[in-house]
Amino acid sequence: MNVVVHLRRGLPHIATAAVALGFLATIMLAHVFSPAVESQLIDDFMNSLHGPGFAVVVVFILSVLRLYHRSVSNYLYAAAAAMTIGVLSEAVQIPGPRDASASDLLFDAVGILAGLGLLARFDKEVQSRLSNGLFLGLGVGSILAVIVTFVPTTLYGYAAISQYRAMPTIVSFENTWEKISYYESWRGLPELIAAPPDWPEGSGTIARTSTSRPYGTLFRVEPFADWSDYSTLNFMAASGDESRHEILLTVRELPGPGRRRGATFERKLSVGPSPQRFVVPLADLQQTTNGRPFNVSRISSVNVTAIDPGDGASVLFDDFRLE
Ligand SMILES: [Ca+2]
Repeated sequence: MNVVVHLRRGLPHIATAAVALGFLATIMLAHVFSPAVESQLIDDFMNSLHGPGFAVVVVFILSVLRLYHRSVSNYLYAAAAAMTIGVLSEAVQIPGPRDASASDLLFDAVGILAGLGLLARFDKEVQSRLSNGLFLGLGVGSILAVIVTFVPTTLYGYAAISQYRAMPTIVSFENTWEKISYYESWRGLPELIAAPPDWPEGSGTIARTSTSRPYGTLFRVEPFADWSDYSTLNFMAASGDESRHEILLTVRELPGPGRRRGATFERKLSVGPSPQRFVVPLADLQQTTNGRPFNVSRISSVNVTAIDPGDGASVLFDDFRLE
């Protein structure tokens, strides 16, 4: 055969195989040399990419298979090949900095289902082989898989961008996106109430928190990680139940490579019935409880606990911001 014709026929296959191998190599490399965590939300966003990533991988594998042979069994081969990549990419993480996890594999599988299901739904050959009921089920199943696959990525992406854009405000209890970050950091929402009249004008909505456990969490947020352009952390707080409460503000640093915990800063504060703005100079964060230098461009979390709440302490918070 003429060399040019031969090359022209072979080129799409070679190109497709090269792109597929490149994609596989990228997944493996991203797993082994995972970039340093920028913030909890960005980390969650990166983890949520498993589903969409594998939806793309499986669609790609299927289109490679179709170049050679159009058959319904390609769906099974493509699913098996993509799942093998998923298992391999988890296996290479075992010695690496990230954790290999079964939930990642589950999201890979749902992503694969989403990608293949949607393609099968619009495949005439699949339709001719399935009963109407099964074909309808395939459509519903694929739509559910697409939702489970793409909604977390969309929400985390939206919240991470909003969190960055809201800086220097960390939390004001005014925005919908903040709810996504509360759920992430605390698995629940504080009670949101209208600011009482003695709060500064423009306070809008504030949070009423409570605990009855010594050192029980009143409030926790995982903010945008880079505070290096600012000099103070400040927020409004007041007792929510007329009595004075001793609270402990804890600011943690993201753990460095190979560490379970980063530097930790703690400060005791006393909250009375009238609303007060508490100001903590970021230079003070260097007074860590575990003797490590505090890197203010790698903030992990801000926690407030009630030191000795007695029968129960209620504290109101608003407007955590940097200045
Ligand atoms: Ca507010």
